[in-house]
Formats: sequence, C-alpha cells, structure tokens
Amino acid sequence: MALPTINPTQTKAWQELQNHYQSMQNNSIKEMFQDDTTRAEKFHIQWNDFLVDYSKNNINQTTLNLLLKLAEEVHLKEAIAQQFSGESINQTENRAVLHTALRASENDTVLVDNKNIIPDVYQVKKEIEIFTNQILSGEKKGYTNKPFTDVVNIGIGGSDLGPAMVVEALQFYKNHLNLHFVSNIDGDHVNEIIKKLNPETTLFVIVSKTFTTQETLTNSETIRTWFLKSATQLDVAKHFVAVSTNLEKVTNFGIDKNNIFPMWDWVGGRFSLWSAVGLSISLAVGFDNFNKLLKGANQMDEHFKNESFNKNIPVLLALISVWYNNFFGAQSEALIPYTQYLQKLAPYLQQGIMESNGKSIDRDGKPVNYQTGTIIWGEPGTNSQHAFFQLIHQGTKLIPTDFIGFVKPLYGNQDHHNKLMSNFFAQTEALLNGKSAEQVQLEFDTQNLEKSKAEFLKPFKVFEGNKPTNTLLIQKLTPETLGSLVAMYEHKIFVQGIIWNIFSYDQWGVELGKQLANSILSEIENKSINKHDSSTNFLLNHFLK
Ligand code: G6Q
Repeated sequence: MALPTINPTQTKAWQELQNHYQSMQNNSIKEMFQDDTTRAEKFHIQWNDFLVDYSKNNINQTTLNLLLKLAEEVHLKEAIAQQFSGESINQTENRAVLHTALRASENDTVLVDNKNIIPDVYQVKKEIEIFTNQILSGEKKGYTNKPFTDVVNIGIGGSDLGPAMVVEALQFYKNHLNLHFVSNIDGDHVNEIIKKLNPETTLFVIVSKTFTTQETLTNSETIRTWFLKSATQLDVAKHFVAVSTNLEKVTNFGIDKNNIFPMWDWVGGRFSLWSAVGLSISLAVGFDNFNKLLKGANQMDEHFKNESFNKNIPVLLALISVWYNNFFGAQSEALIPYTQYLQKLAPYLQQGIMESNGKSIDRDGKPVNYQTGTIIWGEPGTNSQHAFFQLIHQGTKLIPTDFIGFVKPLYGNQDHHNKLMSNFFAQTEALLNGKSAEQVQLEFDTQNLEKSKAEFLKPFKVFEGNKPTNTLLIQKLTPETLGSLVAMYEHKIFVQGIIWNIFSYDQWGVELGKQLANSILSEIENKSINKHDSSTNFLLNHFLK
C-alpha cells in the first residue's frame, strides 16, 4: 500500500495552527514559565536513560494538541506501521525502508517479498562477530604474519559518515586498532592517510552499497596499487574486505568471495551504519559494543512504534520542529552536544536530515507550496559558545536548538564536567530569559558606569531571550544511549517527511551530482571542452591551460 498523500496545508489542524500562530507569534516563553511553575513537569519526557525537556519552546497545550491533531490527519500512525512492516514506502525507488529490521530482535518477523529477512540479518551479524573476533584476537593476520594494527574504511556519504561518527563517539570504548576513514576523491586525502600506514598490518574495508561510486572505487584502486608495491596479488585476499549489495562488481575488483559482507537494497545509505556498513565500528569497539548500539536503537524503535504520540520523543520533537519551520519561518536548527565525542553528530545528521527531507515535490508528484527540510548545523559546546552563539543570542534569525548533554562524564573528571554542564544549563536559561534593560542597568550601577556611556552601551547589552531550545539530558554516553539517540533523529526525519508529504528515502539530487561530474571528467581527460555556459567554459579553460 502506498503512503498517504495528504497535503498538510489542507488539513483542519494546519488551518487551526495558522490561527493559533497569530496568538503565539509574539508570545513570551519566559512569561509562560512565570505563569505556570509546573511547566517543566508538563513538558518533558523521561524514557530509559533520557530526559527530554521541551518546555523551553514557544508552545502551550493548545499548540501541542493541534500538532498532534496534524499528525493524526496526515495518518502518521499508519505510515509508521507501513515502514516497520516492510512495505515499499520508498516509492520512487520501489523499495522497503528497513534499517529498523537491522536492530530488531532475533524472533521478530519482517517480510520483504513474502520472505522473513531477520534470519539473513542475524546471519550477517554472526559473520561480523566472527570476523571482528578473528582480527582482534590476531587469529587473522596480514601477509607477513603480523597482527593487524590499522583499519581503513573506504567509502563516502552513507558508507562513511555513520561509521566515522560512531567510531569517534565511542572512542572511550575503543580497543587497540587505529581506525582511518578515506572518503573524498581528493587524492591528497588518501595520500595523507596512506602516509600513516604499514601495508603489512593494515586491513582495508571497502564500503559501497552499489560498488559503482567513483570516489570509493578510485580510492580503493589507489590504495590497492600502493599495497601491491610491497605485497603480491595473492595477499589482497588477506587485507581487503568489502561491504556491498553488488557481489559481482566486488569480485571483479579482485576481492575474495569469502571477504564480502552483504547488505540489502532495503537499507538506505544514510541509515546503514546498523548493517555490515558498521563493520569498522565493530572492529573499533568490539562486536559486543556494536551489538549494544543496535540494542539502544531498537529500544528507541519500540518507543517510537508503540508510545502514544503525546509521550513519543521523536514524534514530539518532529512536531515542534514543524511548528517553527512552517509557522514561524525558521530556516535552520542547531544541534549542540556538550561532549567532544559527538563532534561528528551534526555533519552526520546533516546528511540524514537534509538528504532525506530536502525535497520540493510532494508524494503526488506536485511542487509543494510550503517549506520542507530544515537546515541543520552545529558544533560541540562549549567551543561553539566561543564562536557562533553570538548569532543565536542576538542575531535576527530564529534558530531552534537542541542541547544534548550527559549526567556522567566517562573519565570521571567531575571538576571539568561540572564546568561543562554549568555552561550547558546556563545557555538554555539565557536563551530563554535573555537579559532585560533593567538587569543591564543594575550591572552598570554596580560598576559605577558614567551615565552617557551606560546609555550608549545599554541596547547592545540587552538580550531579548525567547529563543527556543530542547534539552536532552542523557545519563551517560554509552553504545546503547548513542544508538537510541541516533535512532531518535532517524524517526524525527521520517515523521517530518510524512507531514510534509514528501518521499524521505530517495536522493535524486545526489544522483545528479554523480552524472554531471562524469561528463565533465571525460572533457577534462580529452582536453576538449564542450559548450557550457560562459562561466563554466572560462573556468575549465583556465584549469586546462
Ligand atoms: C545515502 C546516499 C549516499 C550514498 C553514497 C555512497 O543515503 O545515497 O550518500 O551512501 O553515495 O554510495 P555507495 O555506498 O553505493 O558507494
């Protein structure tokens, strides 16, 4: 069955939200807190190790009721069931979307073309486990009989960002292997990595769902040529493994059949870290930790699937984001983790969110006449406080922000952690309350500042406040909580795609990029420039001079 195709702006709830917006647009969040001291108790969710406080938003119970009504009117409940049960909801590619099946429990049944896919999922998980253990124990060795010390993940986009983000995030749980990621076609990138490697002790994991991606194939060939300077063709089997759906192309590349970890077309690239694409995660932190990551994601899946929408974390976060995106005209959202470990979370989610929901054609094939995908950006706090926070506090744009923090640090350095977290709490409080002219004057008075100087400085020192934030306070950064966190954002993407009546799981814009570069490459190689616009011609001629 196809996904519902309901134009959200035609729903009753949307009309009501528009009217409601009139009364809310100049509303003060600060005053709502003053009027209702139980606000935080009302607008938070406690789930497993997560405390999600969404009270510092410009919403009241009516807003939430209307947003929940919108979710109902676009048939969100039915759409969730369709996704989980393996219906081909990626209609433009005629595929099911089942990253959730990769973390489902072993006795679940998920049918694709009438076949239960769970046994295959668990078969590949077993292969990942065995291979990981063989590498980590030193049972599998390199061509000179030395144990492996380094692993290079060669892949791009969905075959790079997820593993790279998780390996970085779970550094604390890492074993002795050094992990490297080669993604860009930029030859300088691969050369910088090669420089650090010893071919005798390095394992290469080529990750490409299609095994046709120019960047990954070129980097793999460059690395293989470098490897063969010191090793022989026979040694390739010991050092190169692949993760792909395209078994034929992988074997043509020269990779041993036994060294291929399969994936399936019902796993989208940007949602694939849970599959064998996560092999480098398993190698970095061990299979048990990889499995815990999947468990954490599965727990969030169950919450998303079963919890009523008014207590459902991904659903509420998605709805609040729609409120700002479509009614307040917010263009972007920031995501600020208060841990250095999550420094790659924003770039990772940029792909997830912007590739999925950066669409302007609805599920009826018609151009949309409302805003879709939000722009997502961010950096860890406190670094970002010393950089772009100025604009969030005092700029002209509305930027709803997610603050992600942890109750416990990993190394137990409480002094640092208290300082880190006091910033975390102080920022959301300041974004909410701002700083009034009276407060600023009080400061001037205590400094005995000259009246004329004080009058001049006052407007610059006033903070309007009223800036919306969500606070996600998680017990500790573990493989499980990371799995839940990533799955939470995945489901938020899905909910928004359903509301905006777009297809979240295709990426035709990315496909276009792949084609365009290929045709210009042959012009560059043949030194014969076709007719382009005058700017492109001018630049190409300069490049080839
Ligand atoms: C992800 C995108 C894209 C893809 C890369 C790599 O959803 O489709 O980022 O992951 O283009 O593709 P391959 O894995 O096929 O090399």
